[in-house]
Formats: sequence, structure tokens, C-alpha cells
Amino acid sequence: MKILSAPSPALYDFEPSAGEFFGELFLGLSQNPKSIPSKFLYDKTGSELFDQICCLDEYYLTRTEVLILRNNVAEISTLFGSDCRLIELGSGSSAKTRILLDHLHEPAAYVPIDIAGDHLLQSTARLARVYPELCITPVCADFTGALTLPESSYSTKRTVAFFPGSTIGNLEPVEAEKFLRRIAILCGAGGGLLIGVDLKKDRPTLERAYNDARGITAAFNLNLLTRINRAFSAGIRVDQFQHYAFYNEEFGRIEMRLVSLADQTAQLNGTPFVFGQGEHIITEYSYKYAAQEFAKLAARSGWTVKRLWTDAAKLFSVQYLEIR
Ligand code: AVJ
Repeated sequence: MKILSAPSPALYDFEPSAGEFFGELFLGLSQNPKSIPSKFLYDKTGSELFDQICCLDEYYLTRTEVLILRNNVAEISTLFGSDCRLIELGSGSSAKTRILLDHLHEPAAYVPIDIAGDHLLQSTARLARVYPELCITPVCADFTGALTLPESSYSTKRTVAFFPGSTIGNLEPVEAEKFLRRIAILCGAGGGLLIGVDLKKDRPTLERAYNDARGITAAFNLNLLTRINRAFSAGIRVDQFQHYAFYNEEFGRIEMRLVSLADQTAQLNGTPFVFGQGEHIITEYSYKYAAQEFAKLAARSGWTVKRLWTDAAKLFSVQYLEIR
């Protein structure tokens, strides 16, 4: 992990080290069924494709969350109070954060954290121009790993983490619980967590969101293989893989997969990995929660749900949690 202090662009360049990428890839592809951690979907191209996904008609999550944030930002600001330090986990282009920053009562600092360094650099630079008064200290890191916040030279009354997008859904419940507990420790006493949580709903709506007509989600998924080829000259035939996403109701999650259309072998630093025709790689889980289920998960992690906002169709929720 690197803590970045503006303005030193060179520091922002972050790619997982080849060793780190290789290690996790090797482990995932040695499993049965094969899997690859979803965080590797977000290289430069992946992050750009994800931004496009967020604008798709089928992908109701982003626009619904933005609507909920807009409709309730006054109440959210009151809950945060003045002089709060806002941490964002997986800040991406920070578009949703601007809704908060425009309304917060004298925020003390903003700490965007993201794994995609270039993306983080660009959005932080843009943000600094819009909020010249705000202390912004970007951190380029995998927030599922150990996190240290930059030293603060400012005084804050409370640290609030912002975790939008239902990214919590990428983690399996046991991991989500551990993660939420770590965030509680990071925020410390009096801390808060504003989190976006996608809700359970009918299968067609869910499956359409991950199988858009324009094939952007497919391109996003397949880009992972292109990235692996680039990093390791793995020789994967990307055109012989197919995107597949479906709702697994038993587990309450969308499963995104890459299915091999042919028998083929990839090479990872000299180790062959065989893909049989029809064999799949799991590339992402996206868990959906009923409000009650998430409240229980929060409680197991040391949080209590203080407030839950949703949209008229109850597609998505934004929740404010406090440390118990
Ligand atoms: C960013 C993890 C919330 O699971 O909906 C979008 C990623 N994957 N389309 C999600 C994603 C396919 C997204 N999250």
C-alpha cells in the first residue's frame, strides 16, 4: 500500500506488483472451480468499462443510489456533523462523493482510497480544483488489505467511511463481516459508515443488470483475460471465452463467470493451466441483501443500522451505520 500526498503524479502509478497478481491468480486458477479475485477486473480499461456500465439502462444500481443520495443528502449531512473526515473506499471517479461534499457541514478532510492509481490521480486532481479548501489525501491501495490512514494535521470530530456502489456485495458474507469490523476499527469511536447495499429483487431485473444488451459487461469481464495475457503472455484465446452472469438464488448472489468455448491451455510463468470446453472461471460474486439480512450482518460486525433510505421501487438502499 502506498500513501500518496499530492501533488506528485509519479507516486500515483499503481498496478499490483507482478508477484502479487501472479500469486493470487495462480491460487485462484488452481482451485476447482477456477476463480480470479474480482478486484483484478479494474485495470485502466476495466475501470473505464465499469464507468460505462454505471450509465447503462439495465444497470439500475448507480442511478438509483445517486437518486437516494440526492434525496437525502440534507439528513445525511446532519448525521455526519461538522468537521468530519470522510474516507471513501473504492472511490473510482468520486462522482457520488461530490453529492456529499457539496452539502457536508465544513468537512475536515477527504481520503479517497482506490486500487486503480491512474484513475485515482485523475479524479483527485479534478476534485481538488472543485474544492480548493478541502484537504484531500488520496491513498492508492487494495482496501481489502491492511489500511493505514495518512497522518492528519487537521482536527476531526468523527471519521465516516463512505462505501457506495454495493461493492460490499463482492465479498462473501463471512468476508464482508470481517471487512466491516475492520472499517469500524479504522473509523474509531464515534465513527460512521455510509454504505450502498443492493437489495434482493426479481430475477429478470437482476440478470439484465449483468447482461446488458450492448455487451459492455461482457467486455468488462473479458478484459480480465486480456490483462492476464498482457501481464504474463499467457496466450489465453480471449475470443474463445464467453461472459456468463446469472442470479444464484440459493446464495442470494449474482455470479459472473468466463466460460471457455474450447479446450485450451494458458501459461502462467511456465505453469500450464488447462481449460476444458465449457469449463468456467468465477470472476465476481455480487451479493444482494434483504434489509433484515444486512442489519444482522452489520450487528455481527460491531455496527448498528441507524438509518436506511431506499427508492420508490425498493431496488437499492443507502444505509447509515454507527459503531455500537
Ligand atoms: C462495483 C462490485 C458493485 O457487483 O454490481 C458491475 C461490479 N460487475 N457489473 C456490481 C459489476 C458487473 C459491481 N460492483
